[in-house]
Amino acid sequence: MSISRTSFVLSEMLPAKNIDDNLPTIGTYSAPVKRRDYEWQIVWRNVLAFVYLHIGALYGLYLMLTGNVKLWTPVFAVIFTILSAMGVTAGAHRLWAHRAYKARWPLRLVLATLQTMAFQNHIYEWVRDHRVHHKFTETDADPHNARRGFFFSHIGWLMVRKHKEVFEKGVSIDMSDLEKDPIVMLQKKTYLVVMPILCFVLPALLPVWLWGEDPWTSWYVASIWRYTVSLNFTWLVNSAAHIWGNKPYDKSIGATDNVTVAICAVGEGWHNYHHVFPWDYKAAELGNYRTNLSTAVIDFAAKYGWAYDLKTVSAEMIRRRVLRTGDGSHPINTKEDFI
Ligand code: ST9
Ligand code: ZN
Ligand code: ZN
Repeated sequence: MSISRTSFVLSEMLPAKNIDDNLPTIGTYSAPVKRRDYEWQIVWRNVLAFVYLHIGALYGLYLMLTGNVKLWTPVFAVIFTILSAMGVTAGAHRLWAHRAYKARWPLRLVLATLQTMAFQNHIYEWVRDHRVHHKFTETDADPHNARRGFFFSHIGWLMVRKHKEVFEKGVSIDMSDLEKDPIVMLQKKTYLVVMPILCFVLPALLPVWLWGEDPWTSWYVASIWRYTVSLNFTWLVNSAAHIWGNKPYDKSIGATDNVTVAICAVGEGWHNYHHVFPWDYKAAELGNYRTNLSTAVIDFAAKYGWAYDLKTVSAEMIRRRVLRTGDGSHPINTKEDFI
C-alpha cells in the first residue's frame, strides 16, 4: 500500500465533524486549516493539455508584446472572450444552473452557442458540477472544494478523477429540467464535433480570412491565449472568490465578494452574495453594469421579451440577512440611513 493510499484511509477515519466544520475566518482570509491528505488519481491527458495551453498562451502573449500580430487579432480575441463568457454567465450559470430567469428559445440557442465557444464542458455537465458545488459547498462532494487549497479549486480538480463523494452525493441532483430542454440536449449530443470548431478552429481561421493574419500567430493568440485566459478568469470564481474577499452577507461560509474576480469574470465575483441568494439573476446585490456585464445582457434581452421572469431579492430581505450573518463590511453596517 502506498503512502498516499495509507493517508487517504486514515483521513477517511477522521470524525465527520472535521469534514464539515466551517473554516475559521482570519481577517478576510479563510485558511484551509483542516487540509487532509487526498489520493490524486492524475489524468495525464488533462495535465498535458493544460501545460500546452499555458505555454502556448505565454507564447501568444509574447507575440503580442513584441508586435508580431495584426492589431485586429487581439481585439477580436477579447470580443470573442466576452461573447463566449456570456454563454457561461448568463447562460450555463444564471439561466440553466440556477433558473434565475426564463429565456425564449432564440435566446437559449444563442447562449448555448456562445457557451460552446467557451469550452467549459457542455451545459449539462457544467450545470451538474455547479449544482453539486452549491449543494455541498466546500465538502468532499464539491468538485472544486476550496478547502483543498487554491491550486486544487482553480485548476487541479480538472487534472484528477473526482472524489467518490462527488459521484455518491451528486446523484441527488435533479437534472430533469435540463433533460426537457431540447437545446441543451442537442448541444450535449453534438458537443464533441461542434465545440472544437467553435472554440478553436473558427477563432483561428477568422483573423486569417478577414485581415490576413499569419495562421501560426492566429492560433496562439486568438485560440490558445484567448481560451487559456478565459479559463483562468472563470476558475478565479472557484478559487480566489472562495479564499480572499469580504463576506458582507454571511461570514460563516467560504464564498467571498471579490471585486477583482467580478471584473475578470464579467460579474460573477460577488460570490458571497451569490451563495446566499443563488436565485438572483444579477448574481449580485446591485445591478452595476461596470462590474456585471452579464446582468446588462440579461436586462437587454428582457427589454425585447427574450428573457422574462427575472428573479431578484428584496432590499429588506438583504438588509435582514446582512445584519444577522454579515461580517460587518456591508455599507448597511456603517451608514445610519441604511438601518
Ligand atoms: C471548466 C469548467 O473549466 C469550469 C467551471 C467553472 C465554474 C465556475 C462557476 C462560477 C460562475 C461562472 C463564471 C464564468 C466566468 C466567465 C469569464 C470568462 C472571461 N454529479 O466527470 P467524470 C458521474 S472545463 C453527479 O468523467 P472522472 C457521472 O455519472 C475545462 N454525477 O469524472 C459521470 O458520467 P456521465 C475544459 C457526477 O472520471 C461520471 O461520474 N474541460 C458528477 O472523475 C464520470 O464523470 C476539461 O478540462 C456530478 N457533479 O473525471 C475536461 N460528476 O458524465 C475536464 C461526475 O457519463 N473533465 N458524475 O454522466 C474531465 O476530464 C473529467 O471530468 C475529470 C474527472 C478528469 C476532471
Ligand atoms: Zn452559482
Ligand atoms: Zn462557489
